[in-house]
Amino acid sequence: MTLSMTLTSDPQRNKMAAYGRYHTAVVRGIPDSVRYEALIQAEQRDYVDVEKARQEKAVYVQTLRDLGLRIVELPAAEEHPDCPFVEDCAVVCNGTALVTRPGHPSRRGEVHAVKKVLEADLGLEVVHMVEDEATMDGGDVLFTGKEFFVGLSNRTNEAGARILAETFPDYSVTTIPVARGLHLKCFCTMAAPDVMAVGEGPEAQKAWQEIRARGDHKYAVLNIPDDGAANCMFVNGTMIHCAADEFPKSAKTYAAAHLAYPRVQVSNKELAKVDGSLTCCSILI
Ligand code: CIR
Repeated sequence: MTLSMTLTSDPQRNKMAAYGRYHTAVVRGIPDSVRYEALIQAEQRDYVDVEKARQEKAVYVQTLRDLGLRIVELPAAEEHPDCPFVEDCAVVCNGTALVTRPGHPSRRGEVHAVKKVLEADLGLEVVHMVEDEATMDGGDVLFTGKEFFVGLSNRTNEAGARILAETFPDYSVTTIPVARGLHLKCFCTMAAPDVMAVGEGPEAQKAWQEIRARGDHKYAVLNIPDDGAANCMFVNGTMIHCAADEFPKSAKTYAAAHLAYPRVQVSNKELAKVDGSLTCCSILI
């Protein structure tokens, strides 16, 4: 577990940045069932050490708290082994939450507790994706602050993207094919305002070319050697990215980019064994 901070902040620039301002994070506990029953892409399971996963998660949550976020933690649900990956259950933007219909049937039951907390406890306007054909995992939804990109993957389809566009009519929605890998954000996320972190693998680079060609706005790119490490977060002026013990080359790339923001490294080795990434463990509001 690594938690380190590099002070390269430029307060002036941080003040100007409107993207990535949040006050609350919804997270969920890790059930024991994650070890044997969580969905995996790999053919062979690398078993999660649940205690270590909980320790890494505690650092992640504390990092968000240190960045000024109130943490709302839902209890783990043993019957939902993938429940820590709350990002997939809702897309929140400007006070509205679209509660998704996750692409894998085993995950659909997760959304009820998430919906309840967003609506009843946090007072968001909730739209629930109930249409039978529509599917969406929040991991496929990349919001840049200016527009949405939606990965069309095994988990998210056109009908889901259409409902997202109807729910957030102020922003354009561009679909991006994701033929390999779980979600769009497995290899492409916002590292900072107007800066995308993109993996150097072929699927990630293909997605980036599509984003560049078909998006409404222009973004700088930060090419990250490991696709998995291109999943990072930008929260209240700080970048949260992979730890050097997990992705040494990629951690160096983030450091060498000299983006004018403080950076925090957070390890995510255990949940990565079941395809969990940094973004997927919280819903930021
Ligand atoms: C799944 O396959 O659904 C989970 N094991 C991992 C979900 C990760 N979600 C995300 O990155 N947004």
